[in-house]
Amino acid sequence: MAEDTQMPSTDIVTLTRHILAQQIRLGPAATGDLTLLLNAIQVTSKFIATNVRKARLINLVGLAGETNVQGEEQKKLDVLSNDIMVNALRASGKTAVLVSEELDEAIVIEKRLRGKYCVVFDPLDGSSNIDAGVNIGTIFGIYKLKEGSEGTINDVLQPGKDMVAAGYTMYGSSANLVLTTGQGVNGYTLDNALGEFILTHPDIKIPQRGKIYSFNEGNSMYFHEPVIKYLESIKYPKNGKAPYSARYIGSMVADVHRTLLYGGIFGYPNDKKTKTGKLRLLYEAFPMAMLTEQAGGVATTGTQRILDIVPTEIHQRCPVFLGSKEDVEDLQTFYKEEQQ
Ligand code: AHM
Ligand code: MG
Repeated sequence: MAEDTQMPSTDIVTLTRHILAQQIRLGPAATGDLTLLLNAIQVTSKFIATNVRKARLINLVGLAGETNVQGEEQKKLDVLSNDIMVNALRASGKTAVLVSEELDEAIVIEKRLRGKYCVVFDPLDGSSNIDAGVNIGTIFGIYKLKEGSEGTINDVLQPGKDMVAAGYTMYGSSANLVLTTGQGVNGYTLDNALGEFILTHPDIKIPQRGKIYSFNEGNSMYFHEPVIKYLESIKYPKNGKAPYSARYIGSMVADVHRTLLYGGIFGYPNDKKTKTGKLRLLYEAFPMAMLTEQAGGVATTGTQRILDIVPTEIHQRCPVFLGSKEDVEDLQTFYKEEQQ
């Protein structure tokens, strides 16, 4: 029977069902708090997805007239998405500390509503692409409060390997939520009619090697030697191999999403101009690095595993290379050569 004449499935796995099943597997020790927190996050993603879709029509695209902590102009949708997330996370009663790309300071939740998790997030990454209708996304990472802590900035200045969950929602031709709770990576697609994220990409594994590289090569004149040599090696390969294809959207959720599914390498290096790199450690690099490792890939600064970095500031930046194990290892050999 042709596929499109088959009956629709009567056993759909929603995101809520899937995380509840994970909680049940953990047994009575699991309190259900993380389940409820993830539920709050998925609701914010649906809300932001709706606003992204109608942005053009209700004049939400454009500048909000404020400058954020990195000195960039905020778009109206950034501000709105940030407010949506802060309100929902606070109201969930499951959070203690919130860090947002859009807010200079961390928010410590008042005692009445305080829970045991900390959420770091970029409410709407890639916002410079909004006007052009390019894929954008929400990125988040979740920590547990340190033993005995009531919630301070130190609870989020923890290495990425201590995150208990991380993910992103990409607002593209469909809204896709990709999540890890430390047991692999799953992808869900928003069914607009049902208003539910449905499990469509179970157990995502990055291919060991890919054919695509994703760098902003417009920065080539600033790149350091290892990056220049690596890019040369994949564009002019020896032994009759085919060169890699270039794909760069300039919206990391979209570039990383493609890398997770198809393999290859995504890179945003530090360079002679951007000395520390551009991407933010806590709410961009860490969540993407956790997802990458959980999918069987590698995430590095070139010389150090990203998840091992101990942050000292909430908005600090770091170089990022992530993707297929073999591709990232190839890049690392150029950094090792330089150190010798
Ligand atoms: P943003 O947080 O201000 O939206 O910037 C982050 C974005 C990433 O999504 C993307 O990987 C990178 O900036 C693109 O930078 P560039 O335009 O320099 O290539
Ligand atoms: Mg960002």
